[in-house]
Amino acid sequence: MPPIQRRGPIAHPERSAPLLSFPRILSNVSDAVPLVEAVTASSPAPSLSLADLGWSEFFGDQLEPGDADLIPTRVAMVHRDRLGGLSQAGQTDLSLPPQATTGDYAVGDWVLAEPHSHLVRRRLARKTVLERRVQGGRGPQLAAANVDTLFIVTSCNADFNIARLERYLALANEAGTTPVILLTKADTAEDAEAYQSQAAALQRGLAVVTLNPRISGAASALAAWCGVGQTVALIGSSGVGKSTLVNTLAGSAQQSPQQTGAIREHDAKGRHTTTARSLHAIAGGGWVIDTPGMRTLQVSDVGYGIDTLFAEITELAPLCKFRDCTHVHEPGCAVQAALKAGTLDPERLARWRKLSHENQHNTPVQTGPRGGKSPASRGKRR
Ligand SMILES: Nc1nc2c(ncn2[C@@H]2O[C@H](COP(=O)(O)OP(=O)(O)OP(=O)(O)O)[C@@H](O)[C@H]2O)c(=O)[nH]1
Ligand SMILES: [Mg+2]
Ligand SMILES: [Zn+2]
Repeated sequence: MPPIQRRGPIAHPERSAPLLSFPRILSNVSDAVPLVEAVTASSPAPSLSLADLGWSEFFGDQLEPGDADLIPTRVAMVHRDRLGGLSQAGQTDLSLPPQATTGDYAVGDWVLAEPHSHLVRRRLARKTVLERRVQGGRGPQLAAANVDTLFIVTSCNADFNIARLERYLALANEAGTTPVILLTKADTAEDAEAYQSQAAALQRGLAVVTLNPRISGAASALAAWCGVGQTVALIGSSGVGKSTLVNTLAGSAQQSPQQTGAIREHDAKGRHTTTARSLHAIAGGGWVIDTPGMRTLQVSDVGYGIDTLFAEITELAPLCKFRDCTHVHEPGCAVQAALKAGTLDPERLARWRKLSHENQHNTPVQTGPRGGKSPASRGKRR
């Protein structure tokens, strides 16, 4: 069993000046105009270093001598039929290699592109990837790549759902990103603190931030996870305020890069205003990825993520008498003993069981060299 990792917020004392001279808006460039022309026609020369864009040794180590002429470019927008990229030269429309589809790329990916044609020659291996299996899909759906911190956004209203938050946490843990829960719309709730404490109890060391995405204080509340070289992503249901937060993080010096939409009064559901994933510069440095609101999140391939999420159960399992204990009826079961002693929450155990079953059911079983079967291991696809 892998060790349980705990990561706190990352401090960035070296955060440099805001990069306000750079054009930040990719999403509202008309489809008819190539991105690079649309931007260079009216914008000052960009002043970004690769490090500003989130490049690090992890990617530099993947370069080969033959790559010298290629341009490291960050995927900033994934449409059904095209990719937008960001390099030191500014924004570009990337061309796909034969046989590739836009679904093979995630916002946040690093690719090496040819200088003039902007043809993608190679995608670099990912530090982290947020992906989910979708019914009938060709492969997993990629939500974002090379994300340091995942902001899981939920509102203090009917959207708040513990079992769903646990799914997001399992996904974030599995991807290798630090999860942080953001609680919005506290101004509309009677007892916002109750939401805060319920969320904080979901995982050890989990940071929970209550904020109003519509006011500038939200940016300072999240400063510990943002800053030069850092990439954060927002996920959550439609209408919880993800795009509103993107606009606030982008800062008042920019036009709001993302459209936002009111929710339905009677059930607090959003209207799926955002339809594509996109990368935006944060005024204080770093990048934020906005994603469309998710309707459901089925888990698969998140065994490690579940172990981390339910650490109190994971830690008891080795103390059970039988190694393959199901913690239901076996004698000498440490999990059942903890339940009786009142040190383990029965509802947590029930949710752990449900999520684990779903994960096992959805995780493809690979046939090993001697015909033995083993679940696909973590980190198999980067
Ligand atoms: N009262 C209140 N309204 C908020 C708050 N945060 C966001 N809103 C409003 O909630 C609505 C939905 O916000 P969006 O940012 O469009 O939500 P989204 O999560 O991007 O939604 P999708 O793009 O549909 O996934 C907007 O009308 C916001 O102004 C908050 O803290 N308090
Ligand atoms: Mg949105
Ligand atoms: Zn047991």
